[in-house]
Amino acid sequence: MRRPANVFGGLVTCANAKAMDLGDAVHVNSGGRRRDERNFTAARFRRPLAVAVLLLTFAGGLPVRADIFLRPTTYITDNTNYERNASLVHDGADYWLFYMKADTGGVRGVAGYDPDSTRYTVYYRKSNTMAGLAGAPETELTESNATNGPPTLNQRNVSAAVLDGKTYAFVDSGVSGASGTKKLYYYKHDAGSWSNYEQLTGGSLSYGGHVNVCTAGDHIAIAWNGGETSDFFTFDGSTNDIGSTQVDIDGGIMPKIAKLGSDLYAVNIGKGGGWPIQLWKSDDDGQTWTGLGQVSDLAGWDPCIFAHQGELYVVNAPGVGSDGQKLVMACSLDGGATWSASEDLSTGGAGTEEWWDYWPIGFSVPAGPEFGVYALSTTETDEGGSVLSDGEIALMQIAGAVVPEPAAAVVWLLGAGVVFCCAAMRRQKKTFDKT
Ligand SMILES: [Ca+2]
Ligand SMILES: [Ca+2]
Repeated sequence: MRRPANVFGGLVTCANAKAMDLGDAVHVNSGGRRRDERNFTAARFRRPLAVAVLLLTFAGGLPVRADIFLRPTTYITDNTNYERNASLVHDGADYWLFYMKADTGGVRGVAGYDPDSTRYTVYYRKSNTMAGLAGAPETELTESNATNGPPTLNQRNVSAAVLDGKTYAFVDSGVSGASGTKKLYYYKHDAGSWSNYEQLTGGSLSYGGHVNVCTAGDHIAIAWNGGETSDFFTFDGSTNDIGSTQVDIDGGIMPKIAKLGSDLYAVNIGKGGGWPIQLWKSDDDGQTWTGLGQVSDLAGWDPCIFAHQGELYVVNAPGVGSDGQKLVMACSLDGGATWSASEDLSTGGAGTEEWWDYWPIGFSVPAGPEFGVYALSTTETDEGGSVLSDGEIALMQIAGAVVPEPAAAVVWLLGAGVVFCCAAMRRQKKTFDKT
């Protein structure tokens, strides 16, 4: 079991136990995929190790970080169409889980099927709980289908945000391809119905892709891959010509954005050697950006960033093997100044079989019985599967990743807490064994 960086200590605490128990609220499959089993192995803590780590941590300071381990993955979709690029928002009452569904079925590389050049329609599911999303009925956003959607758009990415009680679903494409197909559109849900598509215009919105948005006070913050750069825009719903709000973050690609407190953070892929995942911070609503360097040792494709309880998380999807992608994650407790070592969230294959686990999106449930850190991704294997298949949307809960809670201090100060935690861990292991 790989241990995290010293900056976060290495103690598994009672707070982890709390997160795990609460995780039972998430719908859990029994497929027992290899990725889950492997992460369960990481959760098989032993009393001597816990005692040793406690003693080391006592000498080094208050424990605030534990290993990453996962609840079993929940498959939101299960069919032969290619689904990808999920986005999740909460409007104050309901979770809205958006994703793209290909208009035709296919497996990447089989019979010439290429999921990057297929037409997609926006679908979504609504539920007042995270656990209810997998079983919620699927709704086609009919304004986005082949009949009603933008006629020239290679629409394969959706990113949603809520503003003034309205839910916005922004759509665009990848960046490669004909310029006429690389623009930014949105659909707006207001008073129970969806608008037809509308186009955002100005600046680098004339050519690009990979949109990512988050609500930032009285507007929506937009990260945009404008051709070969990372650009920032703001949209407040009053005008679709937002070119005057453009700020260049830097020359990296595939930016994603998140808000933590009063600061905005962005990650992107640096074009220098090794494709490092770079972190950018703005304390003035995106008007200026400061580079904070590479996030841990993360590199490769599809970075995303999100915040939870004052913590920052970055997940990305580097290549693995000859043609796979896996999910890896790092976290920061100090606003991105320092980062944990990276931890694998998935395998990107099984045996000699390879697939893409990619386009991760993180999500925080900040309170309530489903409190915790979640990641959505596209995975090219079916539930319980072990072979390359069509794309599906997968949801995983990341339990016990960071523990800056009072319970940790109690454990640190009271040796008796060790006994309690070990007992809790054994209970969790039994829970795992039953799933
Ligand atoms: Ca399938
Ligand atoms: Ca599918």
